[in-house]
Amino acid sequence: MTVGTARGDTPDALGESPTEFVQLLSPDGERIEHPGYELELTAAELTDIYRDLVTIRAMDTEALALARQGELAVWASMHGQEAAQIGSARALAAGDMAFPTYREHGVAWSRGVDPVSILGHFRGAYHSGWDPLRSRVQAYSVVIGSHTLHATGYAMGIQRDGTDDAAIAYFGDGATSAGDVNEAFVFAAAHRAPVVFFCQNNQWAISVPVDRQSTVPLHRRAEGFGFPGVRVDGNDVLACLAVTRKALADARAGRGPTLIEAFTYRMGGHTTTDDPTRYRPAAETEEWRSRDPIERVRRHLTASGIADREFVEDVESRAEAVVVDLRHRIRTLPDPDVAEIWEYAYATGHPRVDTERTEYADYLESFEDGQW
Ligand SMILES: Cc1ncc(C[n+]2csc(CCOP(=O)(O)OP(=O)(O)O)c2C)c(N)n1
Ligand SMILES: [Mg+2]
Repeated sequence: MTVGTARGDTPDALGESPTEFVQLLSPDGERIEHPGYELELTAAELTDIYRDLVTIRAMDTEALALARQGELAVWASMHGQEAAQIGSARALAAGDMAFPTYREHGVAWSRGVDPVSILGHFRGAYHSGWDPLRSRVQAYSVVIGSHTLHATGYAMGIQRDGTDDAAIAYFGDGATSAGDVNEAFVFAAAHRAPVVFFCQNNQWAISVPVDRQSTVPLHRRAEGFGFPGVRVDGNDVLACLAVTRKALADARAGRGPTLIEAFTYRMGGHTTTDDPTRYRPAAETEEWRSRDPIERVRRHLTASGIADREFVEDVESRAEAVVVDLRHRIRTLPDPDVAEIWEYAYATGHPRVDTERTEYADYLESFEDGQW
């Protein structure tokens, strides 16, 4: 199978063929066996995965439209990265904790976070949006790489508690250049912390191509820190599931961290404030469209007789129902109480926070009509 040459990841640029990755499902929907990553899924599990992929794509498309219509302040689309997120999140056990960036809507969905909470964050209606302890997915982090340190610290805490849980940190190709990420690697390796580093190499950090981040393929960086790195076809949901499952098993068994590089592509702009046509060729995006992560699962399900046209249409209409409901609930979401800003910084209050809250309330009251 030919994967082609993604800009910034040609063998010349990064010294490795982009075809060298773990793949269990080809773009044609053909099942491939891999001795290191055996995966047996029931028909129900496969159709569930497909349902998640289609639903999250529909939600992402809707969020993009809502942002364009001014209902959201901004949106960071995950189009193209559905398999990386749904596959890896499905590998998590109930007690595991995920540390996302701002693009992990598929992970949040998989963990049962209400999509209104996700979109509400981008509407500016929530400061965070969900309870991380209940959903086992932390608040989105926009500060690139910072949460990899939190994930590592959390994993070291798991070690000390002696539980069987693990942590997973999601980040992008650009984040691998951040100091925080490299520091997290050092600590995780030295302490053999039960953490998985899941890098979605979507080829771009806003307008910066991946060959400005590294002279070697990203997964090979792990070697220098003393733990394994693996590249997986990030558009193959089955491979992402199997590779993450193994990394989590290693983490639980005390074998320390793994760096997973999910080789994928950001089909849209960085966010709705970005215009990718200014810096990347349309042909590149079109080339990746042929490796669509959802299409290949549909082909596999249909070819293996697990799904028929009726099933596919049913999944699509159910996804549409989710989106219609989401659209309604987002547009009618009440504005937040401004005073809430000070509510969740400390568990038991703080004099300085109290002063700030009072000062701000006085400021708001200084407006004649109560509007500002
Ligand atoms: C510490 C820090 N530096 C810079 C930024 C500005 N910034 C926001 S997104 C981004 C690029 C991130 O690219 P990547 O890690 O590849 O993630 P992607 O957006 O592609 O998912 C940058 C530099 C930031 N948010 N935080
Ligand atoms: Mg990126």
